[in-house]
Amino acid sequence: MSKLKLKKLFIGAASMVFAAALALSAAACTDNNGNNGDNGNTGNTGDNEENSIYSFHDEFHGKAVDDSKWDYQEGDGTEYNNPGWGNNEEQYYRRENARVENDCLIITAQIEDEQTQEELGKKYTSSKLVTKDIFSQTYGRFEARIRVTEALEGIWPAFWLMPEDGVYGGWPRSGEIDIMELKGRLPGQASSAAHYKDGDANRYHSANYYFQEGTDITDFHVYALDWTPEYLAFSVDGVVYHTFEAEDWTTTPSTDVPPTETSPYDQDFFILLNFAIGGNFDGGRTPADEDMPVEMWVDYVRVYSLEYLQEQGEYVPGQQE
Ligand SMILES: [Ca+2]
Repeated sequence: MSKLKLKKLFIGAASMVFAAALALSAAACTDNNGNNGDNGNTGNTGDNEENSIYSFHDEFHGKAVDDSKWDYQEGDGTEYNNPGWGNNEEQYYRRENARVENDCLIITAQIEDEQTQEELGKKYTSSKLVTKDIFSQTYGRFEARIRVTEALEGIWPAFWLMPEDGVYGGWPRSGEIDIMELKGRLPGQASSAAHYKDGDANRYHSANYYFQEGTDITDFHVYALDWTPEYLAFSVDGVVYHTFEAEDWTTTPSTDVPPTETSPYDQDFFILLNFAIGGNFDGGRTPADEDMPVEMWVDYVRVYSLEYLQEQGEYVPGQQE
């Protein structure tokens, strides 16, 4: 079911080194309340890949982005036949805008000097990381702990999934699953969506999550998807706020691949993390120049298989979320 191409990198003594690194750095990646979100349950960090409870994860313990886990999509989308990344976005993605620090992946969205703006054809630079051709999976739980440093108007951080092979045809026939999208203008909410094709129509199923008073997108929150053959269940901090049932989705392939009862969400999808500026998601708004730069912090990305969820009793076939 899962297509794990990730190299088994960490063995034996290596996990001890990582455990030591964790002890030194765990305090760094905290929110404003000093809560690292682990709730004291740090028994198995999964760093020993031989015994990992994860099918994929990155805790960002190191000093650089792990190239064995992440690739980049660079540019303004033109190289992918998708100028403005399909949404009139105003950033140019470069790998140098991503770094690992404070036990987090940090993506910086910033304004470039005039010469760079001219060279790149864009005012802003940022970064987009993907696991395409490295890791993809069908079903399971995908979760990430994320914050932004400031809720600036026009910022658009995203944690989402796209089909590895697109067997049912081009977007959105093979689906797209947005686990988390944030609008800086609306710091008290987050949203999720699943895109698909129904006949000639591009459709999506989406919902908003509203944070409790006293917290917002500048604090760390865990954004997750539980994906099974029966439903997509989106949650924030463990609270499911958006469920999409298989009987309500469909797809209309442009290929010879026959759809099933659960297509298009019955194929391997890969992970994307990116920090966009402007674009159609929030009406072309952009941040005030004097407020830039702004950062997206990702404490971890963790993926569990459906089999693992079933073993844990967190997925029971035939029993809806
Ligand atoms: Ca971390």
